[in-house]
Amino acid sequence: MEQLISAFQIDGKPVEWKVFGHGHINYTLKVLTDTGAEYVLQQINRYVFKDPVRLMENVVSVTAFLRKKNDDPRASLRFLPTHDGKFYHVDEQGEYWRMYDFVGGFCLDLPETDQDFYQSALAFGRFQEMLSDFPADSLFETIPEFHNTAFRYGTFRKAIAEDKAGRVASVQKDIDFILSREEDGGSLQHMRESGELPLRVTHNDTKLNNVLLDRNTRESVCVLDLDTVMPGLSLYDYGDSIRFGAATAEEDVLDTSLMGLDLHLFEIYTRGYIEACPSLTDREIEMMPMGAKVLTLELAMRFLTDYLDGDLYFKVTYPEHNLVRARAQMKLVMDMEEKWAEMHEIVAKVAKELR
Ligand code: GN1
Ligand code: MG
Repeated sequence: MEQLISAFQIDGKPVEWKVFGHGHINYTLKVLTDTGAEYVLQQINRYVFKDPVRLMENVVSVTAFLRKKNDDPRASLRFLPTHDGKFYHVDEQGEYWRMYDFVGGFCLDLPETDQDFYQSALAFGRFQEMLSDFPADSLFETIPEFHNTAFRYGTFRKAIAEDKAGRVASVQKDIDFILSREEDGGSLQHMRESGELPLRVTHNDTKLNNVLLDRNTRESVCVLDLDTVMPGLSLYDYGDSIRFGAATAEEDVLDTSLMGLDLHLFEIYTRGYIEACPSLTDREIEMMPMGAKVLTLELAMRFLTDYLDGDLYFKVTYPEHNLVRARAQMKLVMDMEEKWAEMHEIVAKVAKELR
């Protein structure tokens, strides 16, 4: 580990490294050196990201672009080069590692105050606004069809047919739930293809815990986890934030009766996002409730797909973890369906006030 860390141009000698954060994909460590310098070291998950070299090109060019717009050193991640000038290091097992400055602050899995959530809306809204003139064609698609929910239905059907882990029979009701909502699931993709919703450069993984907050002011410092920055729809970002942060329980709550949509938090995020992103079109705003529903449904389907495949994609801490996650997301979808009219009223009210 020491040798691996020292492949990067760090300040001092590594003295401590420990597992860090709550990400489901990459393996993340925090590193301390004898000069007191702190870094984040990450192994890129190669099952998920097939081309780590091009992924790093994306991430480095996006952070350089953001730095030109805001020169506060904490406002965008700074990746460290290795001694041979690359932004990744390949170890003896062929695993890819990268390192960036640890800038302090904290991340939340659920908002503790309204202000926390509002700050995350501003952070993701501004992120998208800042990237509006980023050359989208220069971005490599790190995960093709990432939020193409229509396409993901195909992958889901394949997992059901293959039944790799022998789990299909035990989750038939859950499968039916997902299949019965295929029309809504494909709606954003169809609107993307028809041009009804504009293509933008989006973050695509806008969980609250991908925003770093300042310890003292609790204002957002920067947006983390840039591996999925790709061309996409604003509704992916908005919807995924609602799914994760405006929920009444954590993503993997076992007791689904605790899971639902918090309309108050829904309103707060909607307000922050519309405020930070003045270029949103009327159609994008009108479709916000659908964005929230589709992204929640998509995650339910992705978790269930992975459960059927035998847990290959998401890190799990117990055998039923992906099923528990899927059921929590399904419960959230159901609750959104019940609150559908109110969600629309809130979006219309906020848009009227702010635009
Ligand atoms: C993964 O890496 P992390 O934990 O921020 C996943 C997201 C899911 C999320 C669910 C590349 O995000 O798409 O929404 O888990 N990232 C990837 O918690 O698949
Ligand atoms: Mg993350």
